[in-house]
Amino acid sequence: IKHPLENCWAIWFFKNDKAKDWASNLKRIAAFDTVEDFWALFNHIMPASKLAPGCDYSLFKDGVQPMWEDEKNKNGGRWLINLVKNQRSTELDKFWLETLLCMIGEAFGEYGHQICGATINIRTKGDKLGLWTQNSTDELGIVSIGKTLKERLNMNRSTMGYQAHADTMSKTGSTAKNRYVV
Ligand code: M7G
Repeated sequence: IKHPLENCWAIWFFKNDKAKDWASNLKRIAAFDTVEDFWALFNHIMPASKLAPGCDYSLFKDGVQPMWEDEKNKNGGRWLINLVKNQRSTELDKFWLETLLCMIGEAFGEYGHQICGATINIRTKGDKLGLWTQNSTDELGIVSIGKTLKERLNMNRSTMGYQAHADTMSKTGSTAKNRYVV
């Protein structure tokens, strides 16, 4: 018998085809709800660091689409980690795997229900890792989740900001303001 996870998770892939609109470039690849099936999938797909610039991976609770418009995301936001260029080869894959393990292993404890999923954006201008949560006003939960993530990624020297999707959405160009920082 396989080891069941608390939640069922789906992995999504985004490929930037400029001829199509954003949502049509987003594809759900597979879902799993056991430890063994997670590793089977993870070991089968290309590491995030090897994806072409413009691509994303997302892992979300099954039933939640990795987009601002989803019911579970529309009032939410994300902890955002901006990586510098050389971190793609040194840290990106480790950070992504650790984030996935935090989610599927329910490392956020009593605030786990706030977790929607996580996205990794491979970008020439700098890769980004976002951990998406449901309610951008739940300060206690968000800050607790942020501290856990920082600790698990061993990022204790740098700061990390949380942005509401509503702010990200309405912002053109530069980045949205931080609602919280850890
Ligand atoms: P990005 O891929 O999150 O970051 O957003 P990037 O600027 O580093 O590439 C790029 C663009 O993709 C946004 O300006 C939106 O046009 C579109 N986009 C991204 N997300 C996450 C969404 C989403 O959730 N919904 C919709 N409708 N568009 C999105």
